[in-house]
Amino acid sequence: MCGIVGAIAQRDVVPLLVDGLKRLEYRGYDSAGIAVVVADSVRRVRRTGRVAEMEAAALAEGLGANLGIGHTRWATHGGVTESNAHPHISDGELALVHNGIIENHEAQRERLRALGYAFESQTDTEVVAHLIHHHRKQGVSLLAALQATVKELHGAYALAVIDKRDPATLVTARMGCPLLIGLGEGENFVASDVSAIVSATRRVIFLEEGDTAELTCDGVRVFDASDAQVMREVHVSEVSLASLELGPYRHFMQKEIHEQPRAIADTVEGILDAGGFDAALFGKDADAVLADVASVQILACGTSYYAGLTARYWIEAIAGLPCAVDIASEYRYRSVVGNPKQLVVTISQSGETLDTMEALKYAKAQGQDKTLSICNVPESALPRASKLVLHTRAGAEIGVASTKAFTTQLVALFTLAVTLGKLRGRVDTAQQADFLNALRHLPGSVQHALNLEPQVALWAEKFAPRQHALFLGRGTHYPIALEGALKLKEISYIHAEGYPAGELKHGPLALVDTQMPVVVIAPNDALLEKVKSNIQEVRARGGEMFVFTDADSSFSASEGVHVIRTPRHVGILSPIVHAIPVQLLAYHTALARGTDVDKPRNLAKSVTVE
Ligand code: HGA
Repeated sequence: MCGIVGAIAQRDVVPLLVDGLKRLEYRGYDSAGIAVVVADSVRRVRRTGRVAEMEAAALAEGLGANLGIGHTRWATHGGVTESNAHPHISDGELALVHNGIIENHEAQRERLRALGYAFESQTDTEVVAHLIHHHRKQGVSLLAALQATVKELHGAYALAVIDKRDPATLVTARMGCPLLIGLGEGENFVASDVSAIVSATRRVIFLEEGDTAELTCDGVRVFDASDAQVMREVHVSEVSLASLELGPYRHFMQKEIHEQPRAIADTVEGILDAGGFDAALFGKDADAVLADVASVQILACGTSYYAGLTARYWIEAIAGLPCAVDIASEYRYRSVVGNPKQLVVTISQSGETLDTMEALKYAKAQGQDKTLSICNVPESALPRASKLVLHTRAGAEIGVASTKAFTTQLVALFTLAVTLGKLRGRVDTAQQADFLNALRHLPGSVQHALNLEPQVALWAEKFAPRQHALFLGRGTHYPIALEGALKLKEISYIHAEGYPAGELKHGPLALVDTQMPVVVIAPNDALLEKVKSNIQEVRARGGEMFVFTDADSSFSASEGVHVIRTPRHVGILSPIVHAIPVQLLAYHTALARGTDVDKPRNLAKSVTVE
């Protein structure tokens, strides 16, 4: 979603801002802009569409300065227009960029109108610019004006502000949206995501909820919610530049699909380094937190939710614990009955998904303090708000449609299930060794599944002209069917639904005709014979079947039934292997339809608004 980058330096910051915004493009956006302070004035360039168009306009205007802010906007309040694009300017004096939503913007707008302010946009953001300007008029510094303003805001924000009357200062604030400060040599930066500034510095400070900060070329001062100056830890970011580059691939999604053996191996290595299924893997307090867990509640959105649905089977079977899985945005508005012995597990690639973050806050408010986050971005909001954490080591995921984050989340959740089972005396040493062995062999099996790409690409040609598709699976492969349908929807815009294969006859079978391709995930497990019966139900209605089955299954192709054989059945980790061909199917179908694979319409990578 929206992205922020800002810089104060002794060199021209415009190339830095443009480069930063390009690195934020993956988050999804609809317009972009920058504002700079130069020669006692604020200058701004904004464009709807791509950053490249805004860059060309900035070049044409010869924009250059030592102080500036930039933004990629994913509209929430007000349409996708140039006048709604950020930065917003108040009275030609100060410029501001904002991520998030100001909930009391209507009341503030009325107040500011009464004070004589005129509005140029329909955004909630513009009120913040005018409020800061209004406070500045009382003769206070830019920082003090920002600190007074944020106390009048309800909602979520990351803000960066510059003012022509103070060309040596950049100020910033955060509440509910991520924001970090990058520390350079004689220059400093602000960004919503470390990827925006990693080419300039790796030394970063993650701002905490309610923090404000003042950046000059020579230093940074951070203040907490009560405006007291505080010291925040300096971290060295490990994000690799290579993970932000496309390399030889056509799309980030393709690159990330192919990175899965490495991403899984790295995640497994972290588990092996910690000595296997040891509670310490989840943090130093893990023994105490996990000791008396009576049930598990998983909270997540989208693909992460499907990882949670898969994990439920493992947690129930291996740990013998009741497990509920909820969509985060639904959970937080239910009258949940809190259970202090319940382990609350949140899952998010970015660690900043607002719905999941709010669901976690709600779970805690119900007296549930046993919290664990599974996340791909260290130091992000969810791990920091949780007692325990297991980081997936997928590396930066740029494609909007999640792939390697999903399979590494599954590895982490499987590890959690086994660790809980071990703590509860249900998994003996021999079983632990078997499970570790299965994890060690997983990257190889995933690579075999990737080798099916040419066959899957041929199927994609048949899918490209279709309007609808069904995905079926049973047991742990039912969530993989859901994930396959979601991937196809997200990037090819084909309407797709995932169903438990046994549910077909209770309704969706009515949809089946010769125009409805039906994908079946049919591994060689205990449910194979049941799935075969479900396939017959579809075939009898003229449906064309596309079946992914294991190399050692007895399943064979026939009239109207196409078969691709994945590697030999890998047992309990089979859903991870079967995630690969459905990702490839979505990718190649999108390619055949010519859609924008990495930036699908209307979608954003890190969903930081409600
Ligand atoms: N509410 C602001 C910013 C939106 C945002 O943060 N999106 O991710 C707007 O609509 O401009």
